[in-house]
Amino acid sequence: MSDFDVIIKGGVVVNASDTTRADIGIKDGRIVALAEALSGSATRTIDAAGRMVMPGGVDSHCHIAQPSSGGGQNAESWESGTRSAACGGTTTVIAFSSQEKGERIKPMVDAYHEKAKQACIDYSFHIIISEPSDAVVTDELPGLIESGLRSLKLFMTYPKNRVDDGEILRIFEVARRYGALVCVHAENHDAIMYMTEKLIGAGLGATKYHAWCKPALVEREACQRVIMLAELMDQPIQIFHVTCEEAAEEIRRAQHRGVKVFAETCPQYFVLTADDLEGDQRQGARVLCSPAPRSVPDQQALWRHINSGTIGNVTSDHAPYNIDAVDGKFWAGDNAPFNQIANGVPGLETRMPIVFSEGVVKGRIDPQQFVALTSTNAAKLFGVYPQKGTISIGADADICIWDAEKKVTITQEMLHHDTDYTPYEGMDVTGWPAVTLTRGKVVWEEGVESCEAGWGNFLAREPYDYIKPRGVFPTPFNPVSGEIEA
Ligand code: DUC
Ligand code: ZN
Ligand code: ZN
Repeated sequence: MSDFDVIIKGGVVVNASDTTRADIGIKDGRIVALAEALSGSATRTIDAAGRMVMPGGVDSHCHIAQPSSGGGQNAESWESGTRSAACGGTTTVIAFSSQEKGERIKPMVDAYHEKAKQACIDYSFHIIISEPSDAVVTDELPGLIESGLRSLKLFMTYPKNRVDDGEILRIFEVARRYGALVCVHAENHDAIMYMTEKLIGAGLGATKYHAWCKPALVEREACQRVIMLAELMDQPIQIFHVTCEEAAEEIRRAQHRGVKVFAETCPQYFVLTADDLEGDQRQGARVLCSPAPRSVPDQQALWRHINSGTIGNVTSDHAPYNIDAVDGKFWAGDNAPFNQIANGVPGLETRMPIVFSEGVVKGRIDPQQFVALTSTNAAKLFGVYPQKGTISIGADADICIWDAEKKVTITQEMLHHDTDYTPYEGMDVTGWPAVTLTRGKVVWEEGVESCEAGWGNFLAREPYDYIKPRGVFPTPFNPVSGEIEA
């Protein structure tokens, strides 16, 4: 019997906090040894000389096999989505169980658990709440949060899902009482609806007008408002998919006041701009997502806010809709106006390569920041650290061996998702995962995929310190307990 199942030899181990030359010993799915030169026998030894060895990616925002709020159906199954994630170096995903207005939450969560049994890597869910009725808030959410679903999501826009300010406060109250982070899609609903009606009324339904109906200030206002509500309730939140200087600036100001507001952005906002929405509907639909892609100065602002710490997490917001399918991007017909084209782009597999190429290779961040942004910070924020997000003794052996020199031109053919296009067709990147291991099992190696549907485990998340409220309300009155505090 070998001392180890796998030894990874000769690599440079890059964690968010440090970089060391070390060998890694893996046994029963976990990291059990780290040493300058590991002795002992192993069933398998992987030579990582000349490569970085990093914690597998944690993608805490991706839509997999989820009915869309705006029409259409996700292209991906749990098997295909998590397979493509693994081929792109990601070893944990957090997706969504979604409630639509009028529905109960528990049956949706149960059904989603069932679908996710096909996952190839470990996973958890956020619960989308579209109607925080008494039954949802008092009967369903406490038990579901305690079952390990310690993050909720709310939309401030989209007719089928949006919640108003009063409903947001109800959601914050239950999250604070039972211990959950709340993630927010922050855009001003009424402004978007008004602008959409005006643009469509003026005959401006081309995809380029998607960006005109929801400019950056629509995002800024919603960020500022939801931060105010979170501050009122002393509830930690994460703002999803921050795209622009205006929104990031609101978040930075709140962080400086001590508010527990976290922020993520996504690769599409580093490399796409509103100009990519131009062309015919078929072309524009490939990059149509919300919030809309912005401008080069906004891309630069996102990197600045990453470097100053405002934004700590880069997720894919993988939201896959096929171009050529009746339930895909064009669920409302081939020439549908921008407001009836499914929102979102696929990106589970390309997330880490694009961040590495745009970030590390272009000198905007260093490899440790890359690990923090794509793995460690999300693991901490969502309560799966140090099981995930680090290469240390006792952690799961979720590992990505990175080939920092590899030059790749992204094409649809090379990807492993089940979506019929990539918005990054023809894009050149430097850096690609050479080997991915999930709990010690090799699932991607030098271009060969060997994922196993059903390998992934559900990650029930215990309460964790990172998202504890501060205990600071704007007045002596605690609206959650109903008491006046000294
Ligand atoms: N928001 C998301 O977070 N994902 C897909 C579409 C959207 O608007
Ligand atoms: Zn969103
Ligand atoms: Zn999303």
